Amino acid sequence: MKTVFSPLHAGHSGQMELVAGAIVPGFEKPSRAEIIKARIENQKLGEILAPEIHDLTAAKRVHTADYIDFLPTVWPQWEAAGKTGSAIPFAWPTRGLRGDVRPQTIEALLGYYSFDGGASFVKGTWDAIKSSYDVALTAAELIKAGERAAFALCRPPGHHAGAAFMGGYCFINNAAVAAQWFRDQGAKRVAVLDVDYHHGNGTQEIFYDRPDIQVINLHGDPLTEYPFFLGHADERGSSAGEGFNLNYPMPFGTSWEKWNEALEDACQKLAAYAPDVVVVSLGVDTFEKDPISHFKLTSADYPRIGARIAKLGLPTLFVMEGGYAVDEIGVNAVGVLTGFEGR
Ligand code: 6XA
Ligand code: ZN
Repeated sequence: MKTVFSPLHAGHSGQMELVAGAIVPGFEKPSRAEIIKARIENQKLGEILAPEIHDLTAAKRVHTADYIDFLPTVWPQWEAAGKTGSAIPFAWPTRGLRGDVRPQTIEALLGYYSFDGGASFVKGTWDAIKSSYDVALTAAELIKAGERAAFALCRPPGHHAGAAFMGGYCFINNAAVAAQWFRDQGAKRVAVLDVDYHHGNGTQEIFYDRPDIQVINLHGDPLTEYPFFLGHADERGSSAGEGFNLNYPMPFGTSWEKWNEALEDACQKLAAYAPDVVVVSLGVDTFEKDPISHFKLTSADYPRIGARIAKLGLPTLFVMEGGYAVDEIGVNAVGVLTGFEGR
């Protein structure tokens, strides 16, 4: 399987986040992607290609144009306002406030275009976001050109980003961009299978009223797990999209047996939908040693995930999402891909 990777991800580095009341270095750090890349080389998964450069048309098919146009301006605006640390949102137009009036300063705009303080900017962040988007589209193009599968080694990740907001380390929703791109290239139906530990709220929101893109999520129950405010089992899609969104929330401590039951059910529903292509939002933060998560999958489980997805017999684009146990992130992420290849 071919991988698409860009070194520009590394400029998104040194960003800070709030954990248990302290500002600490972000878990979503450059070594994640570098360790996965090294494991791909070590396992001889296949060629590693640089992305083609794309304009932002495909991003604006799933995000609002004003949101996408805002992203490259964040750091220049932040610097122009005399600020030097990470640009972290801190005020949001929640219930009772005006979310319909676009504010004018960078601090306010950061809150206007986010749902939490988890997606922050440093100097190299926009170039990394753009490279991650290019990586996803280039890998999607490989599938269109006839590859059975491809791996988009995206960083930053994307599945929390909605039509007009960032959050949870995510800015552009790479998996959603790719899914819509496949539709625009002639695929009749596309399925997005999100196996990251966290609910892909952004992907769900973007496609919620759509019957042509099935969205399936396996994740920590939002009653107790981030992103808390979406991802319940009764969210099944709206209007024409009714029945095309499927959520499998699971409790803290879930291990392979229960998780695999959900995967099996999800794969059966996916197969029944009969899409032309599958986009897998591949997070490995379901791992037992993940520092921010609470599932109990082991390294031996990841090849099994890949093998089950391969059994669907469909063109498959893997898009990297979360996973923060960096020592094992290469083994686990590439384990899914080698499992897919039957080795
Ligand atoms: C916020 C946790 C962000 C989770 C990001 C993630 N403290 N999403 O891995 O899949
Ligand atoms: Zn995650």
